[in-house]
Amino acid sequence: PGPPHLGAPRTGPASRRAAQVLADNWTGSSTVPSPGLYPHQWSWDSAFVAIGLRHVSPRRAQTELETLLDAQWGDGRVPHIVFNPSVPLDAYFPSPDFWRSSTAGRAAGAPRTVQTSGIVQPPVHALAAWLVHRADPGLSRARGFLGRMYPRLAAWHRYLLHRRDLGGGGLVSVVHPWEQGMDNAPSWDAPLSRVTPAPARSFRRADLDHGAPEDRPTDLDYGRYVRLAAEYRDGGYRDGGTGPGGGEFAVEDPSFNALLIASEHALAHIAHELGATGTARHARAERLTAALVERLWDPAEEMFFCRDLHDPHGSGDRHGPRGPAGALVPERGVSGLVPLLLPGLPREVAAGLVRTLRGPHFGLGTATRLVPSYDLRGEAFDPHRYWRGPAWFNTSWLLERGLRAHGARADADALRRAVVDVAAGSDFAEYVDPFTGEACGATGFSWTAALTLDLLH
Ligand code: 9YW
Repeated sequence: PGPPHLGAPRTGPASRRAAQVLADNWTGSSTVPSPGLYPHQWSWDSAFVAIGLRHVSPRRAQTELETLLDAQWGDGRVPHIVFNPSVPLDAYFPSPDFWRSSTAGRAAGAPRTVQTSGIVQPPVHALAAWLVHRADPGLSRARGFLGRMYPRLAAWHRYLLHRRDLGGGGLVSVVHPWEQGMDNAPSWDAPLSRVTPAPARSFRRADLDHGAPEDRPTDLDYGRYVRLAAEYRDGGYRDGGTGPGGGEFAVEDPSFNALLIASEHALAHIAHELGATGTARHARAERLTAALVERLWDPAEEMFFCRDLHDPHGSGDRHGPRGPAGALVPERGVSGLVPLLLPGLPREVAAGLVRTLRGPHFGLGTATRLVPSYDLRGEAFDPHRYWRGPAWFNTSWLLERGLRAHGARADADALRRAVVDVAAGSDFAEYVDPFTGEACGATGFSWTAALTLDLLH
């Protein structure tokens, strides 16, 4: 039987439909986020999918992560998209002929046989691998799952910590909004405003074949996404240099870094399972947590903010060897709450985050059903436009874990119930209106189905 406080048991219709969505979106070696809109393998989607899939088929969950990590680059980066060669080029933009990974990414060790993008996504993978292992340790050990995953995950974290500490203060920077996963969040508006958009006629947006334009990023956003990605590509996907790809855009994001920390703790558990102590990894995760609080926490606002390393109004003091300290971006996004996931957060920080979640900007338990992606009172708030207000299921899943980890059990239970109800009621929508739960974007969305399954178990 499912958890007693839930109306929907783990063998009920919601759970059956969720498993069906994952079966429909399975290609044989991985799961697409949405067959029409996103017909390839996405990196953090696959991590969330594996977390749900482990309850249906631990074997498929392992395969999901193995397929993704088979496309890892020689420098350790895990690409944000692994392309399916049998899908027509015009089904998704930017397609493999834009990224040209196997040629432009050669110096960075891009694989020769599979086409990928050249940017990354949040590192949820070690956390996913550990949770997948725990779902069926016997199968995992028999297949040597963790033994094969560990060196790859370690190389992935090494890439982020060594090549992407662009601010020199110990945290990882993203060099493109797609890397952080919340494409058009208002936190990117200021840093993106300094990027000259690629001409609108130089590319064709395939996403508009599947989604309402008013629910999606704008053409101006896309022009800037394309420019940034093309420059990174033209610089050979090199990190931290100057010139093309040298980084007009570099932001330290709270959610990205919190997920790295959670995954570093998971990697410590994996190391321990494989016979090492894992102590050094736990210690590193604690140091990263301290850096996160030092660089991104605002005690007056009681939440975390993005740090824009190239903000011309930033303090300009040189924090590290490679860059200015930049300035915090004064936009309240759900990203700034995700660090609640970390059990090692200072007590007053965790308590502040819970207050902010319940307060007027996010309205949990009062104004909203699920956690909105952006400040209800923010100037840019729009309940239907992608990451500028709608509620997404991955962030609510992360915050449910965070609330539970910090003892806010009643809030966690209520959020869990809301996720399951709204997911099932929207046919596993990509994102929803945070007030009404009305479906936006695609339905039958993989991570929505997977994370609902996880909460039902
Ligand atoms: C894109 C696949 C991805 C997600 C991102 C989400 C969106 C647009 O879809 O990105 O074209 O990559 O913002 O988080 O991984 O579901």
